[in-house]
Amino acid sequence: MIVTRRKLIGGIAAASGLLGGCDRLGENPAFPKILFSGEDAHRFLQRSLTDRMALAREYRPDQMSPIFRTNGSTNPGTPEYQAHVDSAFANWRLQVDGLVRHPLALSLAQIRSMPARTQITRHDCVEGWSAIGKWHGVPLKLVLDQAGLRPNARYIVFHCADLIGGAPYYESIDLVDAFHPQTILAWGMNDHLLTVGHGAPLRLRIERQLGYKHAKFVMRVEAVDDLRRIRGGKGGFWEDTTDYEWYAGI
Ligand SMILES: Nc1nc2c(c(=O)[nH]1)N[C@H]1C(S)=C(S)[C@@H](COP(=O)(O)O)O[C@H]1N2
Ligand SMILES: [Mo]
Repeated sequence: MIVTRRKLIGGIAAASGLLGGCDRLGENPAFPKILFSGEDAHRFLQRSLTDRMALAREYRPDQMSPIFRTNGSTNPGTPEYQAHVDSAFANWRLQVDGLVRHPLALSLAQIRSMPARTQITRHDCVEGWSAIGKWHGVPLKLVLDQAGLRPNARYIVFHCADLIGGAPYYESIDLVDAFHPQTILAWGMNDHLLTVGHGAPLRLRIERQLGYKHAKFVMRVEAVDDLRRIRGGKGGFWEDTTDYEWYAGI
């Protein structure tokens, strides 16, 4: 069975009542089959679709943590990255490529001029600490819509500037999370531009999943049809190197 992204997302949106204008897509008889067939069924079924589309809790400003620690890589430290820091990321470009109709190379100014979302959310690290912070960024959906996903795109991969043991950090998410309204490419935190420690110039916020999915220092966003051909094949740095789950729902 061939399932187009439009049908999939339309169905998801309809199931969650998010997109009134598209909800007839949800009546497509192929839609239920999408969820119960194919190699990725277990991934979609780990949570019901309605639950996957639900919003993460958002907090009030007075609930923000006075200290939000940094974790994992706190500075990529490569000559290339340092040159970007020295020039305030003036020559930095976000590459958006893979299974897209229009590959993009977006400057930070272009990204910051796109419609932004601000959200105060709780970050939960698998190591057992949490912090509530305010994030500012462009919804990933807007970037993907500009690039135009091809129908066979299934996952979004984030390639980062930092190396751990010589290998670049990377992470990936499915299209349910990619189009979730709280999934943003954040350029700001707590009313300031993102610091190097927290992932400057751009980091992912994916509020329904654990901390290690929130790729910092994002350099490239790649749309793919299959994660098995990327790096170690399990969809993320820790997934490839340890026993961390690819779907880290909270
Ligand atoms: N590129 C990159 N992104 C990363 C990491 C990393 O080491 N490199 N660590 C992850 C982990 S485990 C956590 S908990 C968060 C920490 O984000 P923070 O430094 O803003 O607190 O970043 C995540 N994203
Ligand atoms: Mo983490």
